[in-house]
Amino acid sequence: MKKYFAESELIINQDGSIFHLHLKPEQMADKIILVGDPGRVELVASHFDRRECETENREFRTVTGTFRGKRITVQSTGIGCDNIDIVLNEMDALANIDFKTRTENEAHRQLTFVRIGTCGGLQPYTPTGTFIISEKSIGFDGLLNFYAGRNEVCDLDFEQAFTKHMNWNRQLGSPYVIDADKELTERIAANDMVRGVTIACGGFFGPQGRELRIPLSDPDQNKKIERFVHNGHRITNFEMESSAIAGLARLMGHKATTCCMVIANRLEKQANTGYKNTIDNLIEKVLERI
Ligand code: R1P
Ligand code: URA
Repeated sequence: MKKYFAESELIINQDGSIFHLHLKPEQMADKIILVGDPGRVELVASHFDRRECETENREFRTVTGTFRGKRITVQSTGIGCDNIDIVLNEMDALANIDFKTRTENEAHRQLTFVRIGTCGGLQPYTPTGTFIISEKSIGFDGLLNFYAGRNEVCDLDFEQAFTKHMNWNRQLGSPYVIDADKELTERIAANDMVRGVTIACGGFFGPQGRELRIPLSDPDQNKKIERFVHNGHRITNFEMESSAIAGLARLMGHKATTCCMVIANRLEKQANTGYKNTIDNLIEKVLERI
């Protein structure tokens, strides 16, 4: 018996579009670029040779079009892994669930996700302007822990080494470590991106060790993170979405990776807010390689 997805579990709008994204199954390409900022959707779509459709709801803006003949959807996610839960589940449903019968399609349709984001650099070799691709992500957000199969897809050895090194406070939840898709990561990284390990945080301030008026529970967190080495891997950057993207994509049978431009170097205590032109270089590289 095929599993039936009830109206409350898979919410479909009256016009046949999915609840949050307002997108219909036929409007989504197999190649998907995810960006946090809805304004960045236009920056990506400005490279398209043709636009097929555009939708918008809340922080979720979508354009599907073609780049040199390749059909691509660019989708904004807003900030955080909670939003990624919505975007990945709704996009997977658009690809793999029949909206008429509310049952799973016979054939699996595999999607390719590349996130283009901004991040904070944590090493001397990741100054502002560096493009970092996440070979692995460490999720401080906890999202993947709610899904069965989490232990089968995560790097448990890395998790153990990291939590031991950090003297991890269990009140913070369980960090999960997940690999990006290797083939996709290599293809996108080519020879001009730093390959690294990214921590995806459930916040921009405290979870990333930024202290404004309220003291932090572990003031040494970032120093310990910067020193951590496991099997030759060092932690390179902080952002807020890569772990849930890599984790959910793996559980759903899709390909995913994340590349980010460093806009703040936490060691040098420098930030660059005028990054629109530089991130356009990253966008062009991803559009060519996806
Ligand atoms: C925080 O400023 C936001 O910027 C980064 C973080 O992951 C977070 O979403 O990515 P985006 O520039 O893609 O939003
Ligand atoms: N995005 C983040 O999440 N952190 C930074 O430091 C910069 C961008």
